[in-house]
Amino acid sequence: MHIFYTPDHGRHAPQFEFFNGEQVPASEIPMRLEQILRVLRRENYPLTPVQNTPVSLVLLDLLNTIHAPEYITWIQNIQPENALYPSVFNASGTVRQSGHPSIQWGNFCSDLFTPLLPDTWAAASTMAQAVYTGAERLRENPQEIVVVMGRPPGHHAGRSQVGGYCYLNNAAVAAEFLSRTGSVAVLDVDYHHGNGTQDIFYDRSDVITCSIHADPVRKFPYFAGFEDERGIEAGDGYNRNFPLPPGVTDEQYQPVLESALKWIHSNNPQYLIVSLGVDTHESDPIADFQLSTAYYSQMAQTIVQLGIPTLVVLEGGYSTDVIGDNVASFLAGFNQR
Ligand code: SP5
Ligand code: ZN
Repeated sequence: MHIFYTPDHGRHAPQFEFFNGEQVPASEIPMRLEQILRVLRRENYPLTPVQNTPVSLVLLDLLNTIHAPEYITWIQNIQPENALYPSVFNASGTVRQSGHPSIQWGNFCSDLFTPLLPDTWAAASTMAQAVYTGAERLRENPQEIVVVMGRPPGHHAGRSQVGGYCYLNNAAVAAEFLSRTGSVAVLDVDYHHGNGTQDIFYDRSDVITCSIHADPVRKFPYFAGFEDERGIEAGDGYNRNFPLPPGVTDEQYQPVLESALKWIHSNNPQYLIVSLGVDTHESDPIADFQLSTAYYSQMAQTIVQLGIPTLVVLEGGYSTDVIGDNVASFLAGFNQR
């Protein structure tokens, strides 16, 4: 196993989000990763830092492929002085170049949970760089489980729509990169539907996408994640969603995971990317599944049985008391150090 992490993640530290008109404390905070790293160090996992550097040309090319280039150019250059929240949302879908930054933000932003801070680009691009580095490592060492522990997360970031605490779709960076070598499957086990990843690959068959999550009829991201979303054009048949009711237990989750993996296996991908959110845990403050800490080992053991070279990328998980134990339990399931 090889674990990369992003020591500069704390530069992105949102204070607030807005929910139903109320200002509430931010959930996607530096303490999440600090707790994970604390537990992994305690358990003597070797950790490789990926430092913040100017974004590499390869990464920029990958980002401009999976995201709208006008979005990447905008977020890379905006340099806000304070937390930037949108005041209006451009629901028409047109992108104009003029306007105040908070108006421009409304072209790309889809909610009030995902502010742009002065160092958001630094942190988000470093996480994307770490995931790209992890994907390269996996391509050279396919027998090794490669893990990227960093933030901010990415799976809600779509082609030109960011939200849900996500700015750059980290898992999609890896999927795009690895798809140039062989076909890729993305398995998203975060509590929330991986709408961004689904969006980016919805018309492609070389990257198949599969998400197990809370039913969007009652939980974020609300507008995607339904069972009947199967892909379009060349991607028709290459997306699967498994929406679940509240209160899902270990015993109820396991057969759904097995169905998802059976579908992935039937497509015979050369690489597997796991979008790992541990907000499915029973103690998560913003979610309502009932998975136990011990179950994450079983989840990983089930995934590893596929025998596909695997990259694990951190997404959500908001119970800072147990997030480290949950991630450590998952990694222990791979029986690699
Ligand atoms: C990566 C990831 O897990 N993103 C999740 C984004 C979900 N955002 C939903 C925010 C819910 C509002 N939190 C305040 C709770 C008030 N009851
Ligand atoms: Zn989540």
